[in-house]
Amino acid sequence: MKNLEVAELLREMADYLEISNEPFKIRAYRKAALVVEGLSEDIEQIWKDKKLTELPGIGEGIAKKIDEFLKTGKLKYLEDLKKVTPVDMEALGKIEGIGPKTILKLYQELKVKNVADLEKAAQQGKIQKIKGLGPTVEQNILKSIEFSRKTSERVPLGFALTSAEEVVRMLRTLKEVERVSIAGSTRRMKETIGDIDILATSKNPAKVINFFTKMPNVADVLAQGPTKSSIRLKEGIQVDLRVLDDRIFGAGLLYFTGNQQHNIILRKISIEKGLKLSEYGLFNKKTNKLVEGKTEEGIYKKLGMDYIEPEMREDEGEIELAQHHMLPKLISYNDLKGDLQMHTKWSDGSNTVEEMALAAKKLGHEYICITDHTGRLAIANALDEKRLLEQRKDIEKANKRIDGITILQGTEVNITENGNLDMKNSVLKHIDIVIASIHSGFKNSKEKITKRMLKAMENEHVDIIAHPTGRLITKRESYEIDLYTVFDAAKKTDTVMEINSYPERMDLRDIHVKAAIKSGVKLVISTDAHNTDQLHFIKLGIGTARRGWATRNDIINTRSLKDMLKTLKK
Ligand code: DGT
Ligand code: CA
Ligand code: CA
Ligand code: ZN
Repeated sequence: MKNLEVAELLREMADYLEISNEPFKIRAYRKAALVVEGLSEDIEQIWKDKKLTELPGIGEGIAKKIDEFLKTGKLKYLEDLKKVTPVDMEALGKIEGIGPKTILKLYQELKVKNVADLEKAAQQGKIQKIKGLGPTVEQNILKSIEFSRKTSERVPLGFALTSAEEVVRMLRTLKEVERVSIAGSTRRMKETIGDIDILATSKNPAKVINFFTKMPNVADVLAQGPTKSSIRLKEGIQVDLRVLDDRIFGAGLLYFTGNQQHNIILRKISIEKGLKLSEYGLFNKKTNKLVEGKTEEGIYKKLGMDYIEPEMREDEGEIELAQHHMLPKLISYNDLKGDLQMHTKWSDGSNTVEEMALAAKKLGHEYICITDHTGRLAIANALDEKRLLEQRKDIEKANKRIDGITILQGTEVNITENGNLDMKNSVLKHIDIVIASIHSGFKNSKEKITKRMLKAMENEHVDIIAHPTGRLITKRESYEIDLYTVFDAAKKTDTVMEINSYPERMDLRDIHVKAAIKSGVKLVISTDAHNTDQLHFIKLGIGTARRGWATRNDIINTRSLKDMLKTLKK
């Protein structure tokens, strides 16, 4: 699939347009990039079917650019822009705190073309001398380079999962493939992925390997043997495939799912029982006879323990609980009845209320909450009091027209620098669900940010705190916040904490989920979708909840609409 490549291209276009000052077009390109990135379908297929302009946010102009790129592998307009300003916009753009405007300035004044130039200039103290930048910016640039160096090797789960599912789909088309599954950290739903691991079974491994290395989305073949191979996909990520005999599928899956530490302990336990565990099965140590291999469940059972879900296999006490039959019953992937954060055309989303509702209904939801930005958040086209009333009518209309799903009106309000909300209580009072979140002042001290959050939670109208730590996986670390104090306050004020499923956010993250549950805090899993194609990312939030050992009971949107509303503040 070329979805990520096309999204990247559109984003690059937006960045270059920003230098040339075309604000309207910039937003269009960024929106289009988001849409393409979140597609579950193959962009090339949509293009072949001539349906590009049917995608939300993709008009004739952008469709033409995508068409040129898919036809020729290039974009003349972008190439020309690049000639005028020859900088590595993509890499520099990933450094938090410098946008295209600053990149242009740094190129014009210091001839900074890439991250290495940038780091050198910052180290030599040249950046702080540029008008409008200063020493704080310089420090932040150095910190951010360090951070992106640490994380750039890993890919957010959301993107890896889309690629992994695509490879699995292709392998399934081959009749020689008996069973196939995602393994490794992707199956464990870890928030970032080093490489994708896939396990298949077949009586003809050579054929499967050969097919795998020749898939159309393969960029390089890194290794190829009779039963295993590693490739790099065009979108950049590495995929390892192992092909085994179907009789030992369970053993192979257990081994390649990991994590490694979990496997090591299982092997130790096997030895204590006179057995031997490897990727080829569970064997009797004396006779070397296969005791079990077909299913993971069977192997865990023979080792005297309950089945452990992949998301829990991190050596964090799960093995002992499984031995004592005390594992929590995790929330499952079909337990959610609704999605409580999403944006529409009313603010910075690309679809209408009705389109979002129909798409959510298709996913099986019984209710959704439209939470467009309100207040003064200028970049997000936030709603004021008057437009909120108009939106209410739009939602009522959609509720009348569509059966089988209830649409609530919510809002995402910004928590200001002094902990106030940027919308009046007299307005919030009439909103079904109020979500508050921090979108500014990320560099405040820990005390200040924590205080802002506490004050917002004390507001009687605030039901949910969205993306509580503010991190962006590959871009920016969380602002500093005392989450334990926040969780205590959440419990006291009856405020729900969000597990945001947006691929770049995944916030709260797994360890926070665990801590929140320990503090007795209620949680909600939402997508923060900005178009219909992002609604399916809800599974990322569920995976995160499972990694945090959450049960159905911990998550408010597993309940029916009536019961869910009852859990909110009065
Ligand atoms: P990643 O790719 O860094 O996100 O993390 P994983 O967990 O997918 O790690 P990876 O791809 O190196 O290996 C996949 C699984 O295979 C790993 O979770 C456990 C198993 N495995 C790989 N190498 C070893 C090893 O040397 N010893 C053991 N016991 N297991 C291994
Ligand atoms: Ca892996
Ligand atoms: Ca691997
Ligand atoms: Zn937000």
